Amino acid sequence: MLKRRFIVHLDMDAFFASIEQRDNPGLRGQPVVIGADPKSGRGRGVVATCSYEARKFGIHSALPISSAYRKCPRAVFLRPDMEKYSIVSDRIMEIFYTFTHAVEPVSIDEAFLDISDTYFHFGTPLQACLLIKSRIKEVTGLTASIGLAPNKLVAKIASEINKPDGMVEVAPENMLAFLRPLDLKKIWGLGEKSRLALNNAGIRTIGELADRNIREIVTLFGKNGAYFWQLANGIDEREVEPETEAKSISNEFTFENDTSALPEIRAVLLSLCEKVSSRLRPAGSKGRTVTLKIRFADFQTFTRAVTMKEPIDSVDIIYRKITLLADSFLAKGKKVRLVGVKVSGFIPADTRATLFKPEGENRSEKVYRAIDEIRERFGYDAICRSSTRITRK
Ligand code: TTP
Ligand code: MG
Repeated sequence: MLKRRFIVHLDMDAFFASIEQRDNPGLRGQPVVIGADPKSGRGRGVVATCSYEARKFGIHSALPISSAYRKCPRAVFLRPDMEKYSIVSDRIMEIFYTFTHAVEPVSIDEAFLDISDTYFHFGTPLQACLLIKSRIKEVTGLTASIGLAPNKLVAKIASEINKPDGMVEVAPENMLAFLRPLDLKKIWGLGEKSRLALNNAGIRTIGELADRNIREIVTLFGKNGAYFWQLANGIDEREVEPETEAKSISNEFTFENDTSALPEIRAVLLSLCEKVSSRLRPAGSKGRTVTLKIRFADFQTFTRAVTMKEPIDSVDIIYRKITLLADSFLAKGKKVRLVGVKVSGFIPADTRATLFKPEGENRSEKVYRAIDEIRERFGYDAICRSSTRITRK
């Protein structure tokens, strides 16, 4: 018998706008538009996103900012702060990896997860989803919408239909009834041209496509026709594809209070190195470049990088490089606001094993693999070094 699959699609609600509302209570409940400067209606550029309050005025992503201004001149118009949003994005992705390694990030605020094997740790798939939502709320203060379904197509649709703060589960026995009344537009990947051609053949809903003979659809659209016909019938075998070709893996930490205390800064750096390293290993990646980021209390920000001959993923080496890079900054005794650690310049770990170390894994690699296994079973915080056991939000 085929194994039952539980696929999650998660998408943050009004992502950039919600972060601004979180950080500025005066914006809550208000129409907030993130994008280009509207310049009193003469501005060029487009809307990146807007709060749900602004959507009531007909404002949406990609709308010219001048139109957005005309629709709601009293909205609060803000420029995007990508650095801030990408830090929140990293936090969310980190949360996903504490539930499963089968995470496929789709965009800055969106990912697929395969939670078919998490029952032992997190209860039923629905309970796991509720845990993911509450963990995101707790860590970031933001809401996410989740679709839980037997495949990617249905999970994605399900995550969209009850936004914001949605949680929609579609069981296999309800899947076809769920899909049938929906417009063909909901089939993600079906281009506008194909959709119009299907409309011309009298097909508007997913159910109408499902009811046609597959041969008729293939005659009309070729191989793609068969694919979309299958999707309409709830057949979608696409796997969640974990990110293996990330360009870099990084983590940052903002201190609760700016600090110049070396032990505290070093402990945070070590814990960041551990997090980066533990994300590199399951992804099967090793990187040659280690980058330190440091922001002082006055917001002056510096990055320093070192590139090695051989790629690495071990926390000890990453930490050694990071402390070398950090020492000259920390010697000045200035108060630090934020530190970050990044590893980039990847080649797949397998290639590297045959290229550089044919004798296989050494002792510390075995230890790291054991740590990964414990974390996979019991969560990230189940195991850490005594020197990183500090109070963190
Ligand atoms: P989305 O998830 O598409 O939108 P959203 O999170 O703002 O709202 P929703 O509740 O409908 O999911 O995109 C995520 C972020 O990506 C969004 O907050 C801003 C950015 N973005 C753009 O900059 N331009 C765009 O055209 C879109 C669609 C998104
Ligand atoms: Mg979103």
